[in-house]
Order: sequence, then C-alpha cells, then structure tokens
Amino acid sequence: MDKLVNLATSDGVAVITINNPPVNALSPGVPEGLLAALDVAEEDPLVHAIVIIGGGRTFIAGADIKELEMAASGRGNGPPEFHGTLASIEDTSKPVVMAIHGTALGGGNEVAMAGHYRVATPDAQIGQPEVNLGIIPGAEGTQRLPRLVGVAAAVDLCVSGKPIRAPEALKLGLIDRVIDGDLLTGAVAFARELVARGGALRKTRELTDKLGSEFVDASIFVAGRDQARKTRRNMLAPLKAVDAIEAAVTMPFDEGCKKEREIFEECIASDQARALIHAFFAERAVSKIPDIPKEIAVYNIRQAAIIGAGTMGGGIAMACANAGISVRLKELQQHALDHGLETIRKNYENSVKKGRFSQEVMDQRMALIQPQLTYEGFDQADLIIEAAFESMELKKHIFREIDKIAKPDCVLASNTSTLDIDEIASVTARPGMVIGLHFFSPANVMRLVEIVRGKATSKEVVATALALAKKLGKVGVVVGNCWGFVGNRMMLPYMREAQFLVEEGATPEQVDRALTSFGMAMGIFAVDDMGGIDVQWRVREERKHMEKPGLRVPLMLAKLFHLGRLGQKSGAGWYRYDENRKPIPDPEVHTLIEKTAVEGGIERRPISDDEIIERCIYIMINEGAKILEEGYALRAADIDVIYLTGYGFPAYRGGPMWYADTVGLKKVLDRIRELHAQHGAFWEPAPLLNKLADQGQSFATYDASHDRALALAQ
Ligand code: 3H9
Repeated sequence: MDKLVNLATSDGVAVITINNPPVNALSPGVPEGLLAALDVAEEDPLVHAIVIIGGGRTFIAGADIKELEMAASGRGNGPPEFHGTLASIEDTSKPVVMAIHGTALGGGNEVAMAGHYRVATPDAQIGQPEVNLGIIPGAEGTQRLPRLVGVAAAVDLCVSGKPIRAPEALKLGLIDRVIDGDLLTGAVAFARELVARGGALRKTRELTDKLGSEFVDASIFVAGRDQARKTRRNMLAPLKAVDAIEAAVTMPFDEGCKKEREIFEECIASDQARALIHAFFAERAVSKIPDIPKEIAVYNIRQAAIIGAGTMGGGIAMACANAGISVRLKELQQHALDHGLETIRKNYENSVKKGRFSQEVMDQRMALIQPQLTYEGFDQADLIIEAAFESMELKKHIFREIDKIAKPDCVLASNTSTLDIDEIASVTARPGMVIGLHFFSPANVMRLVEIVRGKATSKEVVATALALAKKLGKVGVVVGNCWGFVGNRMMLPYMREAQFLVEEGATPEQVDRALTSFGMAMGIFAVDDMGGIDVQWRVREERKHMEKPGLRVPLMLAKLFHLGRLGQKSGAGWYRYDENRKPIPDPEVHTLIEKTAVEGGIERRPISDDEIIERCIYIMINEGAKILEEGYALRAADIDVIYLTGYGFPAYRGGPMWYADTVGLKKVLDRIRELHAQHGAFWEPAPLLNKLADQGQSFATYDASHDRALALAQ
C-alpha cells in the first residue's frame, strides 16, 4: 500500500488513513492511494464498513496548492482532477464514513461529501475557501454542497470562503455527528451502527430535497451575487461560484459537474488566481529567514507589559489578551488609563453584541489586562512593548527606564512606525534584546506586524517575534531598519503623489474613487483623514532634514493643518465628516485646492483615472524596488505581504510588486521614465527596476534567484 495512504482492518471496519504531512493535501499519490485502499476494502469480504481519516493534525486541507500554482501559470498537466476518486468513494457498496478533525477545506470537504456519512470533532473546521485563491470549488463541491446544506448556505460558504465549526456543520446537515471523545473510536462505532441498521447507502449526488428550484432559489442567487460584489469587490471567483451552484439547481448532477469544471478552469487561468495563489505562498514564506534556523530556541512569552494605553497600546493589549497572554498596561495619567481601558471595554462589548464571542470570553480577556500607572510587575514580564508617542527622545527615555527594570531575558520592543530602532537600542545595555514590533491600527484587528531587525537584534529575538506574531494570529514580516521600514517608506511617496495629483487638477474624491476602483480598501485621502492630518504633518516636519533640498513639496497639507482640518478627529480634513464619519466631498477644499494651485504657479488640467492609478501605484513600486535592492526587505513577496495585510492593497492583484510583474516591468519602467522626464527627481527609476526590466526579468524571478544568504541590510 502507498505510504501516503494506509489501510488497516479490524473487526469488520477498514480504516483508511491519509498521511501526507503537514496538512494531508491531495497531492499526487493521495487520490491514487485512496482508490487503491478503497478497492482492497471493497473486495475484502470481511470488511463491512469503511472509515476514512486524516493522520496527524488534520483531515484534508484541500487540493495541493502547489499543483494549482503550476496549473495557474500554465505549467504541468493542467489542474488536478478528482472525479474518478469521488465517484469511486460514493459508489462503494459498503458505508463510507469520513472522520474529520482539524480542517476539511476545499478538496478536503469535497472528498468528505463524497462519503456516505461524515462525523467530526467539535473543533473541526469545514469549508470551501477556494475564493481566497481566486478559484471555485473544482471537485464537485458546488454540486454536492447545496444537496447537503441547501442552496442559501452553500452560496454563503462558497462566496465567503469562511469555514464553519462542526456544531454548525451538524445543524446544516453537512455532517451527521459530532464526536466528543476519540474521533476514530467514535467514527468506527458510527460505522458499525450503520452496518447494523442496514438499508440503502446515502449518496450525496442523489439527494435533491434541499435543492429547491430555479424559481424558488432565484432570490438567493441575486443575494449571493450582491454579497460577492460587496464583500469581494472586483473579484471573479465568488460570482462564478454562484453560477456553479446555480447549475446544481438547473442541471442534473453530471452536467452540473461539467459546468463547474468549465468555470473552475476559467478561474484558474485568471490573473486573479495567480495573484492570490502567490499571496498564499508569500504569506507562508515570510517567516522563513535565511540565517535563522527553524529549530532556534525562542523566548516563551507568557506575560507582556505595554507602555501607553492609547489607540496602539490598547489595541496591542487586546491582541495579547485575545491570545491568552496576560498584559500589564501602563499609562502616565489616571484619566488616560481610564480612557484607554474604556475603549478596550467598548470594543469587546461591541464584539459580544455582534455575537463574535460570549460575555464570558470578554470577561476572561478583560481580566488578563491589568491597568496601572507604575512599573509594578514589569520585572516579571517576558516582553515589554513601548507604544508611546512617536518621538525619539521619549522613546529613548522609556527604554533607559525599562532596561533598568526588565529581567535579563525580557524582549524589549518598540512599536515605532518610522524611527531608528538601533538608536533606540543604543541607550540600553542589551541591544540584542531590542526589536521593533510595528503593529497597525486597529492592532487587535489588522494582521500585519512589521518586525524590525536592528543591527544588534539577536536571532533568538527575531524568531521570538515571529512566533509571537503567529500566536497573536498575525503575519509577522521581518524588515530592515530604515526610515518608515517597508510599509511607511512606500506610503510616503504614495501620499505625496496623490497630493500632487490634486494640486495639478484632480479632486480628493476623484483620486480616492480611482484607487478604490483599482481595488484599494480605502482611498488615500480617506486614509489620511483617518490617520490625522496632524500626524502626517508632524512626520513630514520630522523628515525635512532627510529630504534633498530643492524638491517640490505638496502645498495642501500645510494649509489643512493650519486651518485645523485634522481629519476625522476634527470633523474635517480632505473631506467633511458627518456624525457617522462618512467622508463628504467638501467645496471648501476644492476652492482651497484651486487657490493653492494658483499660489504655487501650478496650471490645473483634467487628470484621468489611469494617470491617478499609474502615478500612485508606480511610485510605490519604484520605492519598493529601492527597498529591495538596499536589502531592507528580504523578498519582493515580503513587500507584497506587507501591502496586502497592512495597507489594504487588493489581494487579487497580489501586492504592488506582483502587480508590477503582471503589468510587465518594462512597461512600468517606460512609464516611470516618462514621469521622471515630466516631474523630476521623485521619479528617478530604481536601479533594480532598470536592471530587471532590461534583462526581461520580474520581481518573482529576482526572488527565486537572488542570493539572500545573510540578514537584512544593517
Ligand atoms: C482546492 O482544494 C481546490 C479544489 O476545490 C479543486 C481542485 C480540483 N496545499 O498555513 P500553514 C502548506 S483549493 C499545499 O502555515 P496553519 C503551507 O504552504 C485548496 N500546501 O499552517 C505550509 O507549508 P510550509 C483549498 C499547503 O496550521 C504548511 O502547509 N484549501 C496546503 O497555520 C503549513 O501551512 C485551502 O485553501 C495545501 N492545500 O494552517 C486551505 N495547505 O510549511 C489552505 C497548507 O512549507 N490552507 N499548505 O510553509 C490553510 O488554510 C492553512 O494552511 C491551514 C493550516 C488552515 C490548513
């Protein structure tokens, strides 16, 4: 028997175990192994029922995404095909029980649905997350799922891509029993009950009672497409998933499967699928740091302490508490502490109201957060995170203090978003223990943490930060120590270019509309207003000494700042805000822009949406190329992950560097050269971009070939 799939028979029940670590993906050999094992069990007169179970930590996490990646890029023999395997499972003459633990995702759930019955552990997660990869379920999932759970639930599961836990799956009819004790024992007992009960086997493909009809389901499809357009803006796959489920209602099973396959093949050949599959692997690659071995010892973070209970500190405290880490949260003044804690409480209360978790869970989390005005207990902390105001002097002062209090093996982190981590570390006697942990606001929600590796930061501390990010449910990306690190360093020219566009003839709302239709989660001016015009103003002032003299400066920011238009917090910035904080285009801003342009001698002209997108996105790409070449990011794909998880870049475009590859580096460079000629120094092409474009290369080939034997530039 193939070792990917094992068969053992005991007392009339054959147990088929899939062993393809780490997640039992349906890689080549697994479907074949399953078929061979089924054949043996089918032929064995002593076998009366069959249980299929996953070895290790999970059932089956889906088709092998590496195979899908090959298919998406036109390599290999096309996407995998599981029809024969699924039909054989379903046509087995003995009851087949699928025993699910961990995850049954995508192809995993599709295999499970081909079984006659399904049982699962209470914490098992089941779903069809294919839309996250820009595809639809392609192993008959869109045809079997509505037969088991009904059309509305099938649409929801396939469009949202969100898995559900076993108890909900039981309610929906996706599984038949939740097993509280040992899964295999429970599954075998269930199989024996089936044998004792006798009767016909239930084949999912033959069920029709939950399918409804074309007319009855029409409104579900309309709602499903609305949901797809709203929650997955500009994406092809979610809409296509609804089409495929519609085929389950309007066509016989076999024809529906053919239709699904056609749609699946269309999706996998799309740029969106390629981009999303890139994003999947990029997100998993970021934790692999060339000079840090996987086995390196990490510090165990059980107790954290945070300095500053403002928006960032409070959010980080929640992120820690959510992961079961106890936190001491320190502020200087009682009123600031009270305000911070109240914000945390309100946040949790909202989550309870929305049914995200129970009051009991909220109480447990609140109990993990200890508000205080002193450093009491900081000597016990495994990790101290400074989340104070963005000022070097203040940060140095805090680090001097905590260096005196913290135990020797305590990791000292700064949540700085721009400042030099080496300078901060230099005031301590343990620079090796100092690291940047740049969280994004709201820190309890946003997935990105930039892990800033200083000159002296030890490998153990970097590995600890990566492990911590994972524990917090976040994506940690290790970056080098330059101004703004990766994310904000690219954000600065993006913001600046958007402001130039407005001065040259666009309006903030036109720029924002163009960017959101490109797919950005928010327009850049709405982002500015949310972050605060004063904050941006201060950043610019602090950076002044770093800018080359004589370069053009956007004029509007200073105007808004001096008018007290600080953004959402003051009710007006680039936009006006109503009580629901909805941005409203403001004629006063338009007038101000026009006046400012006259003062600045700028002749306004109509600006196209294409120009907006090119100038805003290409300036980021150019900066990204500089960062990459200077070594402040390990891979172009790391920059993509930063922009996908922290800056609202559309996932279906794969991140800025992947997007550049999609456009073609030559084309991007040609346009950058034109813009350089028109607008001067800010557009000087990055040497790496020049080089790659000239050689007909891409950032992806650079990632694959580049020798990054050592750490980030220091
Ligand atoms: C599908 O099924 C299509 C079908 O409908 C039709 C086909 C015709 N394949 O995330 P982790 C690797 S589409 C290959 O760090 P966790 C992953 O790269 C698929 N590799 O662990 C990583 O490798 P490495 C539908 C996979 O515990 C390692 O496993 N299914 C796959 O945080 C550990 O992964 C999905 O979309 C795979 N399917 O999370 C599920 N899955 O160590 C995708 C994982 O070398 N997977 N790997 O970096 C997940 O969501 C998470 O991995 C999972 C575990 C929740 C399972």
